[in-house]
Amino acid sequence: MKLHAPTKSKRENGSLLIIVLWIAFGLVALTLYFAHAMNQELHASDNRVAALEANQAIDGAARYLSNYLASSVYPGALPNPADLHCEAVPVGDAKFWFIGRDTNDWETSTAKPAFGLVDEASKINLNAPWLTADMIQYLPGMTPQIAGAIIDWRDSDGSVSTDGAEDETYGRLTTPYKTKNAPFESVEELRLVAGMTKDILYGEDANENGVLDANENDADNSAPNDNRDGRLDPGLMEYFTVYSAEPMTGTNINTQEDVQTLLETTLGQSRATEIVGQLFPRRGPGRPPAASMSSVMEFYLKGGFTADEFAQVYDNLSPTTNCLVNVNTASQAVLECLPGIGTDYGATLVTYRESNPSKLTSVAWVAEAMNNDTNAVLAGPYITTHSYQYTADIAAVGHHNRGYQRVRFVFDTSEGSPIIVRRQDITHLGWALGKDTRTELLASAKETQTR
Ligand SMILES: [Ca+2]
Ligand SMILES: [Ca+2]
Ligand SMILES: [Ca+2]
Ligand SMILES: [Ca+2]
Repeated sequence: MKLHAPTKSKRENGSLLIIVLWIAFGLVALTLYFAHAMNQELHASDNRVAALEANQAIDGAARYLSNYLASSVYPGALPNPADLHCEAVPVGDAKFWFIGRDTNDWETSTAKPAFGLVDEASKINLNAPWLTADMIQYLPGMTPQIAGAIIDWRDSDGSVSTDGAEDETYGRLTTPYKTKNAPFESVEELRLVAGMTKDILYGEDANENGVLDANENDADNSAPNDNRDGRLDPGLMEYFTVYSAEPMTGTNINTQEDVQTLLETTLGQSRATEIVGQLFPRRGPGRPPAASMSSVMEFYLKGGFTADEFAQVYDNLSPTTNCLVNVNTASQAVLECLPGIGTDYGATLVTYRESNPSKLTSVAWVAEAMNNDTNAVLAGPYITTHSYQYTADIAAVGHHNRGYQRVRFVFDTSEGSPIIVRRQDITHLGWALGKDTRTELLASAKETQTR
């Protein structure tokens, strides 16, 4: 008995030790688990703070832009990129960017967006009174059927135009609905138009930043499904707007007395009389009155102005129709939609304006670049060099470059003070500042940490 007792007690002690060890191990595991959870919670709340900072920076950027637009020299002039801070602008520990477009060659941008504002008048207004299906049917991704359906969607009648679609087409859908027969309220509304797909509307630019991101050039390895050709093939979103509008309060080019007064104050009595003589020739008895001028371009060419003279007058003239396209900022694809310009002159205009930035003060440069007055007059009713509506696509990060956020605003300055007419949080589209900016931010964050 005596011999066995210690053995049993030893065994008991041994088991006890194992139990104690297990409990200790369990406690350590628990402690580690909670420590890890707390660490994660700390990390998450730090990210939340960074996101809050980023959102505040975005609101600050919107106020900054609003003040800038309110104080711009002449309403209708594009903000000068040299005056407006657009890239990595610090606000406390946060930074913001305005994501823009270089409409001279943005389709080739690969690693970094163009920073600045997006001019809404650089695009075609879906509600333009002059818009026809023929003008837009050659846009990338467009078909004659979709072009026709766009016109039928917004016109007030229910009669089907060539290749178009009205209630009967929409009634055959799995979830049927009716044609709107009223103006578009957003470009995204195009999704409802017959034949439109997500691919046609958004193209390869899944994060809508005008830059070819890695997932947009890897075929179907990751969404979107792109053609991996090293070039950004944009969707229709890039070419349309619903916002462009000019105040029609200037001098009417077809009212002789008003034109005379304007020219006398800007160019002096004698030059005014000469030009008015050209614009409004005296008609002999029995001859019909001269046809009214269709655009300020026709006014310019008929009056025999020099480009410099015309630049002094141009800002005071009222356009003859609205929702015009800004020839200084429109992409080649948009310019090619316009009558008189088309594929013959689209590239010519882009090249000309890139090499003559000082000549862009009125539409006169278009006539010079085209060197074809007949076509310039054809294009006249659709073009302007004024812009009153801008998209500010603002991305921001908080402290340590974390908490990325992105909000898109549309500003309208056509009534004087800038008004925000749309605010849209698009953080869910993911990183949109391009590969280069990410690399720069990571390098700067590493530097701060090692310091
Ligand atoms: Ca209709
Ligand atoms: Ca992109
Ligand atoms: Ca892809
Ligand atoms: Ca491509």
